[in-house]
Formats: sequence, C-alpha cells, structure tokens
Amino acid sequence: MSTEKINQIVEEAKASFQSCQNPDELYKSKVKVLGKKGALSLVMQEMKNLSPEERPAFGQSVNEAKKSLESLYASLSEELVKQEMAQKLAQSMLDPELPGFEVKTGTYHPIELVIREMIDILSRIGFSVRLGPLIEHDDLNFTALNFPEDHPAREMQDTFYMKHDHVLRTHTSPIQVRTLRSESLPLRILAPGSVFRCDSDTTHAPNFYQVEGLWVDKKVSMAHLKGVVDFFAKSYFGDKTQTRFRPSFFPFTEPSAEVDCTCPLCAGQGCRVCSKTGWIEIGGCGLVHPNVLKMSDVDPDQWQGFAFGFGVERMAMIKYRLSDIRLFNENDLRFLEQFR
Ligand code: FA5
Repeated sequence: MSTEKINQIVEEAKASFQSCQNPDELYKSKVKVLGKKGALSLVMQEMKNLSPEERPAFGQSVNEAKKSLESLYASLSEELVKQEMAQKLAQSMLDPELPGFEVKTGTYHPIELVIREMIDILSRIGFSVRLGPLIEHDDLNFTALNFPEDHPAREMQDTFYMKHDHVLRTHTSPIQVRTLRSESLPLRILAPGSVFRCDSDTTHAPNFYQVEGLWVDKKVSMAHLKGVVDFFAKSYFGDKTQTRFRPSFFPFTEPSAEVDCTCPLCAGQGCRVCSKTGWIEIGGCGLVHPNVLKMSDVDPDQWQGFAFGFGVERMAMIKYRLSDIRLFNENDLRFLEQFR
C-alpha cells in the first residue's frame, strides 16, 4: 500500500466533504472515510502486510491524513450548521427579537406571610416551633385541656367529628398537651397551624389558622404573659400599639383573658374596622390551668405557665385592611399577587 493510495483517499474525501449541502450529508461522508469501517480504517488493516521498516512511516501518513480530514470536517460542519440555521430562521415565522413571555413567579399566601412574621418576632425571645396533627383524639382536643364533658364547644354544631372519638382539631391548644407530655421543662413553644370549626360568615371561616404560644417555667406570672403579648403587638403592629387584657374564660387557663390592641388603622381613635372603639381583639390567653399541668404529669406546685392563641386571619385582616375573611380561600390571583 503506497502513500499515493492514502493521498488519493484524502483527495476524494475532501471533494466529497466540499460537495455536501448540509450537516447530515457531511456527517455521513465523514463516516465513510473516518468511521470504524471507513476507507482510512480499512487502509490501516494493510499495515500487517508491510515490513517492520515500512510500518512507522505508513502509520504516520495515515494519522496525518486523519488529522487533515478531521480539521476540514470541523470547519465545514460549523459553516453548514450556520447556513442551515439561517435558512430555518428565514423560512419560519420566528422573530428572535420579539420580547419573551412573562414568567410568573409564585408568592407566599398572605396567611403564610403572617405566620412567618409571627414566628420571626417570637423566636427573638426564645420561642421555637412545634407542629401537631390536624386530626386529634377528642381527649387531646378537649379532655386533657380541662373541658368538662358537657362543654358547648364539644357539640356537633361547633366541632367536626370523625370516627373513633377523633375530631378535626378546633384549636392549636392540643399541641400544649402534646409538648408538655413529651418534652422536658422549662419550655417556650409556638404552634402555628390550621384549625376547623362549624362556623362561617365574613369574619369567621370553617377552616382558619391559629398561632399558639406556651411558656412553662418556675415562677411564671401574668406579668410575663402581658410583657410577651405587648412585645409581640408592638413588634407586629408598630411601636405605638398598646394592649389591654379583658377578663374571659377558657377551661384550660386560669385566670383567662382576651387580648385587645389599639386599632393600628386609626391609632386608637375609632374607625369602621374597630367599630369606633379604638380597640381590636387579637386572641385569648391566660395562665395554664393547674388541671392541665396535672393531666400532663407536670407538678403545678413547681411549674407554672402561660399560653396564648392568636387568630392568624384576624392578624392578616388588620394588617392588610381586609373586611372579608373569605378572600383568603378563594384562590383569586388578582388578590394573592398583591402580597409580594
Ligand atoms: C381559642 O381557640 C383558644 N384555644 C385560644 C387560647 C390559647 C386561649 C391559649 C388561652 C390560651 P378562641 O376560640 O377565642 O380561643 O380563638 C382564638 C382566636 O381565633 C380568636 O380570637 C379569633 O381571632 C380566631 N378565631 C376563632 N374562630 C374563628 C373563625 N371561625 N374564623 C377565623 N378566626 C377565628
């Protein structure tokens, strides 16, 4: 096999490459000469018929031939790809200079935003988050929280009952019991989550959110509770916000109170949102009832605690000046997109 033969293969391949009209044709032409069964590979098989002296020069010629064809292939291929692209663009309706489609990014739901802000504020004073199940045993939702057997909240009209003494939890307070029974003291926890009640109008939803707080330690008093709630209200609604506590009743706290804060919309002057009173109720609170501690194996002579439960929708409605709670569940993007 002579080097002329190799040169002839190279010349023929170059002519074939140059006559190709598109990248596909060029690739096929390349395979014919440089592929595993291509002309140059077959030539290499002739090596065994040569004398050992002839072999190095022959091998070198074949390698040079390959290199020159590969480099010609690379440059022609780039050129043909460009030509093909230009043809396609000229034929199609595509205008690469038109602006692209708007990419819509998601936003947090306003309820999620409020929960995150509440957690952020209260975690600054040592509270950390605990979660509980949405379906609770009747015992944890009511009995362990000192609800008497005949308490009206247990009635079918208020509570969604499920099979086998289970309920859709009506408040986040069962997480108090779960935490007291499973963790060591002292503790400070926050329990955000969804709760359910048979209740529906412009300010009450059947499925709404609460954020529960529980602080248990030695020598905890109403003064600590007031300090924490006031800190929270000022951080959330603004420095000038004031809080007040009205005596109330919850089976699981004693004493119990409803917390009001000065209406952030009219700064306590009286407006439509606060029904001209200057105050808005944000939730319930109190010192943990000794019976609740006892039922969770905590000695009330050694430990005391306070708890609070705030309605998240209520917080959001005040902050974002909304008058209808149903807006949160309608999934109307025009509403949701405002909370970026
Ligand atoms: C409770 O649920 C108590 N577990 C709160 C508590 C916790 C008291 C710890 C003491 C210690 P209440 O039923 O008042 O309390 O609900 C608390 C808040 O949830 C209310 O102030 C209100 O903001 C909100 N809320 C109650 N019902 C609804 C409803 N149907 N829709 C929207 N928000 C509601």
